[in-house]
Amino acid sequence: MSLEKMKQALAQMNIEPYNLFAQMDANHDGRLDIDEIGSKCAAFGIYDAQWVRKMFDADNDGFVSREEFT
Ligand SMILES: [Ca+2]
Ligand SMILES: [Ca+2]
Repeated sequence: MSLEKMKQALAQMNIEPYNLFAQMDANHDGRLDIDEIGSKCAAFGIYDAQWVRKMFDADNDGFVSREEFT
């Protein structure tokens, strides 16, 4: 699945990336770590959290910021 397809799938489910980000950011530090990504991805049936993290993590710092996600 590509990033664009994932965004389309989210749009079809009526999920705003901004809202999804807020749900995923369990410790509210404004970025998603691998554990936060992993727990939410499992709910979507995606078990390769590192793959998802790499897909969104444009600056490759190991975290997905709100800017990178939306
Ligand atoms: Ca976080
Ligand atoms: Ca990043």
